[in-house]
Amino acid sequence: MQGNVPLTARHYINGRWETGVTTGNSENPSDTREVVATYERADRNQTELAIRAAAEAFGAWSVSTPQRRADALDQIGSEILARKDELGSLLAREEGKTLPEAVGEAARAGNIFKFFAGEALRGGGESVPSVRPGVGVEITREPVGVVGLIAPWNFPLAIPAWKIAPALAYGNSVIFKPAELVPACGWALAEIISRASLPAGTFNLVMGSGREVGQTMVDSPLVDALSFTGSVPTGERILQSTAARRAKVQLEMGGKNPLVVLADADLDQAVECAVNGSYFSTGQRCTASSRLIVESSIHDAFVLRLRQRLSALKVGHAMERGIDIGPVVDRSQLDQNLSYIEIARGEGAEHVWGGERIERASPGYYMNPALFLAKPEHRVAREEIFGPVACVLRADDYEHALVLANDTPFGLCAGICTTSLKHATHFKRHAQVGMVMVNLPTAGVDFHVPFGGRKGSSHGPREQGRYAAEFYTTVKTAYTMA
Ligand code: TXE
Repeated sequence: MQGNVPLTARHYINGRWETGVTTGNSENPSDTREVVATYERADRNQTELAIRAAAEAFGAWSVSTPQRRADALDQIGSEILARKDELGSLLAREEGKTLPEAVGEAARAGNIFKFFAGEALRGGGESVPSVRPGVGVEITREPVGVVGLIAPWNFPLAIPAWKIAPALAYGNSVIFKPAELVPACGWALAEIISRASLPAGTFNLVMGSGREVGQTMVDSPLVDALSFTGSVPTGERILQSTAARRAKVQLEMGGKNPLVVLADADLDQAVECAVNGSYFSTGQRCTASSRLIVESSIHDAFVLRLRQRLSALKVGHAMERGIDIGPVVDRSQLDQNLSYIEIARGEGAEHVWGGERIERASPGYYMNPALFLAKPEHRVAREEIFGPVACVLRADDYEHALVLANDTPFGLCAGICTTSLKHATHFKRHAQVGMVMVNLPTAGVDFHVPFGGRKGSSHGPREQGRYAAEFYTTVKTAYTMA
């Protein structure tokens, strides 16, 4: 897969393409000989320029007509959908998910822009009778202002899309910072947005380090709201900084999602849910199911089938046909995954399958998907690894499985495989999470409904769907004496 010319990714600030202070490269994790992009890196000053541009653009964009915003978002969505194969190929090369997964993500990004094109038009408010005679009350939503959007590397098109699209739809101006590992995907999205006739400064792309570019956005008094997806430590730091200056903040962080498998489940379906949810996208999804909680009477049969399935999975170059699992995103994530394999063994978790680094025709960050039988107190069962590593926990019965499922500081997503309506209904109500799946993998969500969690996974209003308005707008109540 060598031979692709590296793309040159520049910042987009105040309607112009700008060079940065230094440059960096992004590499293909399936073939580290390939540079995917050379990208500009901003410093504090350049980031502040972008923030000021967004602040100046906000006034006009905030009162632009819904039709104008809808047209722009629709155009962006249409172009992403028309170019989903090309964008998916860029994504697969830069992040390492398999080509079908990457094309699916590109299509999802396009659909998100289309959805929010509609939302721009659906706006609306409420008119309510006052408790006082002759007074009318109107409740409306207004944009928040300048929003800073900080994205991770694992969904480099879809996550930026589900932040940028609602931000623009509701009339905010934007500074978008992609993760350092995936600047080409961020740039490709910005390039499409740059041709949607938005007024200069309404949308800005700034690339560079989290500590410099990200932190400048977090600390700037001109940034009214901050939406972040990434790791727990970074999210917590952002929460403290934004709380200190009372900025609006939305955080999506880790998960340690359970998939409960009851004795009455369709075993084949449950194994497929586990394989998909735990290992696809190389396990690099915050909704991945890394704890498989299996009822005792089918425990051994489930583990045997899952082991057979894992032994048949193909790990390889993300662009190769027939591959199930691409490489790990980079060396440090691979090292982290491998260190958890050692931790699991050291703590006495029983090794069932995989977990070793493997070689392929091209030099890349490949590892075999790993499975352990663990105890609830093992670190492999408690901490987010963010790789193709899962463990099975044994449960006595449904009640015990539910306790184990909720025994985590996280609360993003939970799944259950069962044919019992009673248990499925109870689980939907009592799983302490933001999203529940019945007979489906924990990962893989729709683009038009709320996304987010509870406990240590999330903070602030939900993302996606019309619930995104909670974060990207502020409510105004107006009283009028006739
Ligand atoms: O995350 P970071 P990284 C987890 C996963 C992974 C680990 C590290 O376990 O191994 O996090 O990944 C920006 N102020 N997840 O290093 O550092 C940064 O530039 C402002 C889970 O990528 O949190 C990037 O754009 N911004 C997660 C974004 O924050 C800062 C998805 C995320 O980077 C900043 C990704 C700062 N001080 C990783 N420091 C999930 N659950 O979906 C960094 N950033």
